[in-house]
Amino acid sequence: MTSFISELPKVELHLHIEGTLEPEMVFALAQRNGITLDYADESALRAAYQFSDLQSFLDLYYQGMQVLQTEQDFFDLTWAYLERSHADNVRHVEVFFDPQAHTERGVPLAAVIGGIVRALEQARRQWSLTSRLILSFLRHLSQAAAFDTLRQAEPFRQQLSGIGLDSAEQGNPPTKFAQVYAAAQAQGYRLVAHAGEEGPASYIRDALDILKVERIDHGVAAIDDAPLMARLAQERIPLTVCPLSNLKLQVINDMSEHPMLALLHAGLCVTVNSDDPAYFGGYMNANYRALQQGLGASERDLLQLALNSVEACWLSPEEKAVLT
Ligand code: ES4
Ligand code: ZN
Repeated sequence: MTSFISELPKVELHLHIEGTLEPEMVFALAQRNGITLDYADESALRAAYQFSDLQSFLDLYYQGMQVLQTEQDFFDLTWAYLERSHADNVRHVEVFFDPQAHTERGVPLAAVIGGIVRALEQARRQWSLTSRLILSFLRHLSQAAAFDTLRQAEPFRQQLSGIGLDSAEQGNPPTKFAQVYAAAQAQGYRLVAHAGEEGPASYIRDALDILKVERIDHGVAAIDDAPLMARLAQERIPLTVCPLSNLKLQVINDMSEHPMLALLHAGLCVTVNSDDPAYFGGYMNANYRALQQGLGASERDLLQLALNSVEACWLSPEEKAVLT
């Protein structure tokens, strides 16, 4: 690890807390909760982490998170992620969670949010590591199900900064969720959505124009659409890009093909993030290092990427000033 990367103060804007579930914790929580797993041991589970596309990952992701059942499980999961982030000199995190993946299994929303928030507050007290929490809808489910989830979240409104949209992108376009995004905006939620990960550049445009999002998660498909790239640069719309995720899910074939630097040098507000680090081979510093070693990013590039994350995050101007 180069000291430049490890010493750089970093902000993470695209992180699924369920995607930080390491095989060791899958087995520990399965034992604690009396669950029998399909894998003999941790190394057998880890060996299954070979993905051909987004769906092949999602199948394991939804399977793995079934060991999460109690408030304490969600605390332990989140705390382990925050310890790793603190070790990587991450100063602020904006965390997604997938409520429908838990409520569908009968886990109360209060246990999910309560455990996550308890860990986030402890990290702020202990390390001044600040955070925001983002409720993400599963796009393979219906808009009616998203509306139901938005209603169930009403008692927790003060703990939630924004809403997002994730899971299987192709065939589940932004337009499917137009009304629920408008309803969330009316309730004061900030809006983001995954777009242009496996889906086309037109999904990025629709997320902006129809869902009215302020940030795009992934967005790498913008590289295929020069007028869209010009707009994203002009409006400084942040893209929360995830290099190791794109490699593991075969969005790119090799890190040398990653569009990050082309987007950065075209003036877009691109940022570095870890997405589902337990599944994709690394946390924040590993993602920065992959850009340096696999794509040839300079220290100047990496510094600009880190500054972009501060610009794109939801801290106040005063809090941002402390980070720069
Ligand atoms: C995800 Cl990499 C990715 N893409 C879409 N949805 C997701 N949920 C968790 N990780
Ligand atoms: Zn994601």
